[in-house]
Order: sequence, then C-alpha cells, then structure tokens
Amino acid sequence: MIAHEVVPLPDYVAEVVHGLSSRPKTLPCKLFYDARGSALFEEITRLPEYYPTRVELEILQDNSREIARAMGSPVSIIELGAGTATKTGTLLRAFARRQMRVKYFPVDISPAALAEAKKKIREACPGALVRPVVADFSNGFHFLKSIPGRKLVLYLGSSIGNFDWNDATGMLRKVHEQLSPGDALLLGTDMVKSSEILVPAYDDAQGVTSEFDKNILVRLNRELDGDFHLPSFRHIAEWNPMRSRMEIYLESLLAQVVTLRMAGMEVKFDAGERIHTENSYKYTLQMVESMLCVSGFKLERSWFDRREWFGLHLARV
Ligand code: AVJ
Repeated sequence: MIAHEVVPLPDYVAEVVHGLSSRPKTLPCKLFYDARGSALFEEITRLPEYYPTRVELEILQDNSREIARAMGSPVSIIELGAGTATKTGTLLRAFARRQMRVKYFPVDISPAALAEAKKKIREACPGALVRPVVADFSNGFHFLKSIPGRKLVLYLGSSIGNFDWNDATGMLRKVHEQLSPGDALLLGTDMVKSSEILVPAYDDAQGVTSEFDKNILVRLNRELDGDFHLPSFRHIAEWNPMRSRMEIYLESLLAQVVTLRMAGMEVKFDAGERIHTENSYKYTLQMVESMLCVSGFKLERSWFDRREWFGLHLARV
C-alpha cells in the first residue's frame, strides 16, 4: 500500500471495537453479508439441514391464492430485505390473477441482489411492474410513505429472528408508522422446535455455515488489516431454550492475541473464549401475536406447513 494513500475506515469500526472489547465478545451479524457472505448464505438456503427457506416457499406455494384473497386488492407489494426475491414470484402471480397490474417494490441494501430480483420476477410474473428500492433500514422506512395506495409489506425468511425483542418490536413499529389503515404486513417466522432439528440447521455436515460464520473474520482481516488465524477458531451453534433462540459463536481454540491494525486494536483471547456472532430467535404463535400487537398490528391469520415448523402471518394496521 502506498503510504500517502487514504484508506477510508469502514463505518462499522466503532461497533467492532466495542463488540470485541465487551465481555462476552460480540460482533454484529450484519457483517456476514459482504459479497462472499451473501453467496454463502444462498448456499445455506439450499442445504439439506437448513429447512426454513424450503418450508416457507412450500407454505407460499400452497397458500398464495388464499393469502391474496385474505389481503383483498388491489395492493402494492413491498418486500423488505428482498435479496434476489427467490420466494416472491408465486405470491405475485396470485395477486396478478386478482388485479390489473401488480406493483412490486423489492427493498434491499444490495443493488446487485435487486438487479437479480428484477430479472427473476420478470420471468416468474411478467405482468408485474418492478421498482427496486435501494435502502438501509437504519434510515427508517420513509420510502413507504411515497408509495401510493393500499400496501402489503413482506418481511420473509424469519429475518426478524436476528433481532432481540425490543429491536424487533421497534423495527415493526417503525414500519407500522408509515402504513395506513387497511395496509398489512406478511411476516415469516421460524417456529420453536426440537433442538435435533434446529442445531444441524445452523451446523451443517458440509461446514457451509461454519464458513459463513468465519467469513466475518475473513472480512475483518481484509477491511481492517486484521490477522485472525481461521484454523484457531471453531464455529458453534447452540439452542438456548430459556431465550428461545439459536446462538452462533466463534470459539478461540487457544490463548492468542489478534491485531486489527486499522482499528488500532489488539484483542486477547483465552482458550475456549467465544465471540457471539448471531442470534436466531424461534417463535411460538403466542410470541408472534404479542410481538405484532405491541408493534401496533393485529394478527389476522397465520399459515403453517404440515409440521408447523415455519409460519406466515398476515397482520393488519
Ligand atoms: C437470514 C437471519 C434468517 O437466522 O436462519 C442462517 C441467518 N445464519 N444460518 C437465520 C443464518 C446461519 C438466517 N436469517
């Protein structure tokens, strides 16, 4: 690197410094999703052990006509964290049968993902009008106000499960604030189930989830000039029944010191010490109902798969 070249510090540096100085150590799970991490997550969704994506798609395929009927039309459909919109085509087709022109607004932080989403929806539902919105949720949901007419907001994949209770209800309340009476939210939630199903979903035999978890360290090595030695850490996935969540960690296999040069930081690890990288909350219907209720929504109807592993919930403003 040329000495006088100015390398901007990533905007997450303060969070990383704070997280790695805390006890227990933590890192924000949003750091998973650089280009490599996003590709690894797509790979996770195709793993035999990772059931949520498949099961949610199955619920959508089996019930999209009924979901469209329950919603009433016409509506504009806004998908938060749309990614590449792999699951949305079937739902848009159901709405297309009931209304003149379906307007679909996929919202994501990744322009690349949105370009892919647009392509996929063009094929799956050629009649739909697709208007991608590049937005970061930390800036609020003001873009919702500028979309005219009745709205259905999709928040699928149990992405809500990454948030603690207060952050989840805070986020849903902010969405609620931008909506009008009659508008609705379709929320996907992973349900509480046996740890024999849950743990392998977050610790697969092929080690893809382990690679996804460690990708945070790869990213910090690259973007903060760090020297994390990957083989000195292992991926851990644990079910915490008290808090109703899967907990993901990286555990240091030995006592070591890691340097993050651009953060001006040395991080000391004991043998067996962990970095908490992610939570993934699992819900009961009662939890979903109260989460929606305290956020201002009224749960109107839920759809499940046969084993009730995953739920889709229609909540009205
Ligand atoms: C994208 C938050 C829904 O919690 O299941 C998958 C992320 N992490 N495997 C989830 C994830 C490890 C995923 N969400």
